[in-house]
Amino acid sequence: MRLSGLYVITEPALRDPIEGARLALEGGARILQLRDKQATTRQLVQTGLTLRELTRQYGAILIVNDRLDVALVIEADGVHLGQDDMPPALARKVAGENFIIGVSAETVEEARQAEADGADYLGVGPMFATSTKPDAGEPVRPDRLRAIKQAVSIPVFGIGGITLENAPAVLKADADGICVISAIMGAADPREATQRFAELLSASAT
Ligand code: TZP
Ligand code: MG
Repeated sequence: MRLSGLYVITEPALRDPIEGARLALEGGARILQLRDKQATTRQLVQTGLTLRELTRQYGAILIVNDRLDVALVIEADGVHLGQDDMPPALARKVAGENFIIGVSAETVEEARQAEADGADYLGVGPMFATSTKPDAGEPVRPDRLRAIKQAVSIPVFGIGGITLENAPAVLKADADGICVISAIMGAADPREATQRFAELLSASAT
């Protein structure tokens, strides 16, 4: 199955990950990432096990950010790796073929390398300014995503500062999907925000 559409990521500074995940799933999210940079390993495993149960109930895909070990232990569907995380080719050796490996890429070169290393999808960003990831570089804008799309054949998701207002520009650049944190986890009503993103994405897919 080719990954596409709305990809929702947790952020404990904005909302409890379990509550946020439940609301996003109720709103129609079918790809969910557990991202918690502060949690201990034990906490991450505990939250991950709960999210595994929840995502199974909704038939949703569960990805764990950064941590291949946690992803394997909680039987997540995959892991998302940054440029300083576990090399994707080594993660593949341990996790096997039937496991999703996503990689962050900012440049065409990183994107090509990630694809060669066996990545299943790419997260490209930041598309726009974001305060969710303090170490994110300058926005690469949807134009970079378009260039990366032309260079690789795996699915490409835009990430960073994506809102309901600017998501159409990312989709117009040929994104397979969009990753959203604050516009959902920081929304007054994350369920409704998810619904609105999901509608926007399904309208653009037709
Ligand atoms: N990687 C690149 S930008 C970003 C990550 C994890 C943060 C995205 O969060 P938001 O709130 O959707 O801008
Ligand atoms: Mg990482």
